[in-house]
Order: sequence, then structure tokens, then C-alpha cells
Amino acid sequence: MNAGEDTLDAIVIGAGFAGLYTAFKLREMGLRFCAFEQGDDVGGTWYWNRYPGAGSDSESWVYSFSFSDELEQDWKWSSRFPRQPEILSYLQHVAERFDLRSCFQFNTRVQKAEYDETENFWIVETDSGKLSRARYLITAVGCLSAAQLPQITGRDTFEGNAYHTGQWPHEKVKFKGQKVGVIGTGSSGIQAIPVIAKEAAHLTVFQRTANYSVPARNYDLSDDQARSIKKDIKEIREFCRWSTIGQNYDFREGEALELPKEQLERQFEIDWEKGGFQWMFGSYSDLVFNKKANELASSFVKKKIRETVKNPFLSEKLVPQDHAIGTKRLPLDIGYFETFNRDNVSLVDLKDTPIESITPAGVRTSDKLYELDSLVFATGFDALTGPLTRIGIRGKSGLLLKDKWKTGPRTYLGVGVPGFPNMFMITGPGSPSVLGNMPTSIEQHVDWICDCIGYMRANRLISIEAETQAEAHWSDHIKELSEKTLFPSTNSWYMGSNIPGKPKVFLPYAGGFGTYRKLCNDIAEREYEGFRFT
Ligand code: N01
Repeated sequence: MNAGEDTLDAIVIGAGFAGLYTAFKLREMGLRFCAFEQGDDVGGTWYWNRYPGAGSDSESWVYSFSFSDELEQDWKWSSRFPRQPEILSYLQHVAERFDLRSCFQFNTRVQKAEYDETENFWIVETDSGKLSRARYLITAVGCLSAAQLPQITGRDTFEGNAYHTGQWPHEKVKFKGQKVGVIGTGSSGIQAIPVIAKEAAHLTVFQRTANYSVPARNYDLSDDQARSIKKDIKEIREFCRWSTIGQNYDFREGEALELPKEQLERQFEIDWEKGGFQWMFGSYSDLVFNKKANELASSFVKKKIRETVKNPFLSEKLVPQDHAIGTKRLPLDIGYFETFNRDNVSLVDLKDTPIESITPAGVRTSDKLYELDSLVFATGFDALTGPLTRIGIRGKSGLLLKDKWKTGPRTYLGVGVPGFPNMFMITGPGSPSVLGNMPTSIEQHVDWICDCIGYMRANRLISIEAETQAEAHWSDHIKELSEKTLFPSTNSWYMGSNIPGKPKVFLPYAGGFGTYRKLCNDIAEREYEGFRFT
């Protein structure tokens, strides 16, 4: 590819939290850059995931940027867990407030990015055929942005309306008076099902794996609550930065297995009333690391499901049977299990009667045809690697990133890849990313990457590339850490198991946000140990 003479300092892909903050930083640094976004506006995840009930499972006051005190003080969140329209408004506000829209070319999909080894530049081609050339390529493509439709026979023959939660239409979708089907009971399905059930004439939930869920216990923020959070926000943010999952809480001292059963049960109850991820990740760490302790937590939630769902036959179907709690991403819900007490909701257990095909009229299982007006695929994403491998990224010697990662992603710090110089991934595979609060993770990565670029410019360095040995150590480290947890025991998108043919490798870094931050800081201090400069 030949991109002509005009060479930029950087090209950024994506206009979600990561792309917006990167644009803000690069402009502050005085770099010449161009940013591309597939959608027609900013928002990333919150631009695409507009399904009913969509919202953040992190508390609003931490699910936001911390880089501007004024922004933090001025913006008013309405509730504990903000819903999609409010988060999208927030990101639009950020774009306006810092004049970031002007940095982006919207409606522009990056098709290819190729590294020119002789000149040490990235050449990027967009869907309009336009080529751009830059020293650095910064991917802000998100971790859960490559929507995955299931490979079901006849999938595209359905004659009703079909939607994927991650590619939801912008116009209002109406379910009133309709027979609606939802396939999938991950976080998206669990958020959408209670809301769709209230509108549809009938909702059929097609469940392959019964899932755990913890109540969100969302609430509106009073003026007093908002004021008090704002007063303490600096301490709150600092706590998040060094915590295990980037949130304003961490594991308690001690172990669940050390406690008398009644005392643990009481604690579970108290935490259940508070709601949120804290129920598990603000509790005892052995719930995550020890199978026996995890069984206590799993049993508690199973009991809650049985208490909530009135029909005992149905409640047994909804009780997870085959995985430890937390080994699939733990959903938070607003009335999910209660929804199955409604007369207009039915559950199809695909373990008993698998889907055989999708027909023009609906979903056919081994038992019968479910006729539907609308079908919602809440079937997830090609997580972490998909957003990157779906772009034709070629490094040195024309190697495709997709081919390099054929047996699973290997990175250094989740930021760099040997053979792909001057490419920086924000929250890439091998970083903590999806194991906690994304904005905390994103800000850390963007700051680190921009500092690194600043260092290179100050030292007149042309290229940076992760060393193969560093990549090998890091990949071994990711594996070792994951083996200390219960994650590998379950088929989940964390393990790549939701994508046919995807290697079964644990994708994120499980050593905790704070530990990772310190590691990254130390590596930077040691002049980017593990990276080679020219
Ligand atoms: O996707 P998932 P998601 N036939 O992969 C089922 C984030 N998120 O969109 O478990 C039948 O978790 C599949 O079944 P099984 C969050 O990180 C964040 O819900 O594979 N069923 C599963 O039930 C989350 O984890 C927020 O057996 C099929 C479901 O589809 C991530 O996004 C809110 C099937 C997919 O669940 C992804 O969640 C919402 C088939 N062929 C989501 N294929 C926030 O808080 C798949 N399934 C910000």
C-alpha cells in the first residue's frame, strides 16, 4: 500500500471510552493524528448496545473518566448503575466539552492496517479506500465489540425481525403485542429479558446454560449521595486504581472457608441486600480461587433462585448445574428470575430440546416450532481478539495478526505484540481489561501508552517492539495466574470457548488491576524493559 507523503504521528481506531481519551491525550501532547470510527458518532459499546435494559454493571461514579476534575464535578449521574442512554449522553457530553468530535472521521471502518518495515510506518486503509500513514497505530476497538451470531441452520431465513443485542437499531424497537424469542442468557440477555417481558405479548427464552445472577439493587442517587460521592471522589478513584478489579471495593480480609457456616450465610445475606458485584468480589477471595468456597457461594445463589421462581419445575431449570459462580462473567440483574413468574414468559431448556434450525416462522427445537414475530440474539461476542483480528492487521513480513494468534493470543502486557512494532493495543488480550471496571483499565492503558510515546519522542526513537522473550514470559504468566483461579474449569468467552474453532486460552490477565498497574509502572521506569527500540 502506498499512502502518499503526508505522514501523521498516530492513527486511532474507535470512539468509545478508549478512543475518546486517547484523542484527548494525543491532542494535549501536540501530536498529529487521525481517528476512525465505524459508527456515526462517539460511544463505542454504548453506541451499539442499545437493547432494552442495557446498562453498566459498574457504579456510575467509577464507570466514568477521572482525567478531568471539572468533568467529574459537573456531570450528574442519576442512578447507581447508569443505563445506556445516560452513558451515551455522558460520552457525547465528553466529546462536546473537549471538542473531540473534530478528531474523528465517523462512518469509517478500518479494513486493513499494514506495517511498512522500510519506513517504519503504519498504513491504514478504510472502507472508502482511503489510505493514511502514521508512525503509531493505537487500537481502541473495545473488548466486546465483535458481535457473534450463532451458527444455526436457517439463521438468516427468519422472516420476522431479528436483532443482535450488540448491534441494536437506533430507532425504537417495538415488541408490543408480539411473540418474542430471546436466545442467550448471559449478561445482555439477563438485562434485556425482564424489560422485553413487560412489553411483549409473549416472551420465549431459549436457554442453553442456566446462569447465576446477583441483584443490581439499582437506585436513584439523591442530591446528598451525589454530593458526598463528589466530595470523596479522589480517594474513591485512587482506591479503584490499585484494587483487584478496578472498583471501589476489594476482597475482605480472611477466607469464607474459615467462617462458621451460619456466619458466612449471614454475611452473604447482608451483601445480597446491598447488591452489585460486591456480593462476590467484595467478599472473600477464596470464593474466586477455591472450589470448595466457591460451592458455598454457588449454593447460596441457587437457593435464592429456588426461592424467587415460584414454579419448582421451572426454578430447577434456571438453577445452574455445570459451572462455578463467577467463572462465566457474573451478570447483575433487575428482576431477572422474577420475570419467570410472569404468565407471558416461558423457558425452553435447550439442554433438553436443542435448537435444530431457525425457520422463516421462528425457532424449531427437537420438540416443536416456536412461532415468533421477533427474535433477539443475546449470543455475545468474539471477545478481546475478535475486534482486532476482524481488521486485517499485518505486521513485519506481512504477517497477519490473525495468523500470529492462530493458537491463541500472545502479547506483552496486552499492549504490544512482537512483529507488530509501534502498534499499541488499549485493553488488549493479556491485560486485565474485562475482569473489572473498564474505564479504570482504559485510563491506565492510555496514560501508559502516551507516556511511552512521549518517551520515544523525547529520545528520538523511531520504533518500539515487544521482545519475543517478554511475550513468552507474559503468556506463561497469564496462564499460570488463570490456573490459580477457577476460570479454566468452565466454557466461557473468557476462555474463547463461545467461538467455534477459537483456541481455548484464558484471555485476560487475572493478577489484579493494582498489581498490573505496578508492573506496568515498573517496566516503564526500567525504560520499557521487554520492548526493543530503534
Ligand atoms: O454474551 P455471553 P453477552 N444456541 O457470551 C448463548 C458484557 N456486558 O452479550 O452459556 C443457544 O455472556 C450462550 O449460551 P452458553 C459482559 O462482560 C456488559 O450476554 O454458551 N444459546 C449465553 O447464554 C458480558 O459477559 C454489560 O451455553 C447460545 C449467551 O448466548 C459480555 O458483555 C452488560 C448459542 C451469550 O452470553 C457478553 O455478554 C451486558 C447458541 N448457538 C454485557 N450461542 C455491562 O455491564 C450462544 N448462546 C457494561
